[in-house]
Amino acid sequence: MIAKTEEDFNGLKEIGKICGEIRDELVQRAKPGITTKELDEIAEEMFAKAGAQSAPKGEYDFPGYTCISVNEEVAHGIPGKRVIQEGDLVNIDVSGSRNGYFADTGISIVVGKGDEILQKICDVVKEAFDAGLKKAKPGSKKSALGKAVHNVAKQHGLTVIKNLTGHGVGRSIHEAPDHIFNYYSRWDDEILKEGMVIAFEPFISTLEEEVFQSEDGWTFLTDESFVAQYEHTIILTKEGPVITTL
Ligand code: M1C
Ligand code: CO
Ligand code: CO
Repeated sequence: MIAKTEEDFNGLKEIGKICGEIRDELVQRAKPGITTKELDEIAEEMFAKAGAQSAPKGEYDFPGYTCISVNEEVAHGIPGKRVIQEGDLVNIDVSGSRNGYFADTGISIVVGKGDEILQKICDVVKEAFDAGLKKAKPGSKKSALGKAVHNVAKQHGLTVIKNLTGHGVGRSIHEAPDHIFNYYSRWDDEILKEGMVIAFEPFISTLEEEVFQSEDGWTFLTDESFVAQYEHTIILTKEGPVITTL
């Protein structure tokens, strides 16, 4: 969407804050021994208390309130019986709506003490996000974000996932602009506009550049790589980006 009115900004900030708080709570509670379903139940309760709806459930009939992806699961992981272990790479992605406004945020974390490479990709994906954020302004090319993300990855001897992208958000969970790539595409000549609302979500990978879909119809998987994501909802303004999901 293009946010124009104060009502738009307030509505977006309100659901952004709710999703950010749920994300932070699940990060705190993601400790060895808890199942991904138990984490999801915390989110269910927090959405209800806030008078908000889960976007995956409400918009896609996803079998969970949040997407929780562990290790080989990269995105859209279904909360279930899987028990979180010390050293796991866990991605928590929280998206929801309230009063017709949407927000989307996610983070990858290492539970307790894990392999060094896991913390590295979690750190690099934040660096990539920050590099892209500098390009997130009205008048810039949308492709500048992906270019910045890919450059940061390469600087660290890493790469990006090319078949997962960021997207527009605001009045629905996924809307125009359809794709914010994690690499530079010369065909992408779209110019970012004042008030545009985007979910910017770089994915950094140790090796592979594509994920594949699991037989469950939801989960995106990787075989031989480790992948980290970091996502916020951002309103682009000439005064600078407004991150609704901090
Ligand atoms: C690149 C994996 C796709 N919040 C989720 C997302 C995932 N993006 O947009 O960040 C969508 C959740 C709906 C199932
Ligand atoms: Co998300
Ligand atoms: Co998203």
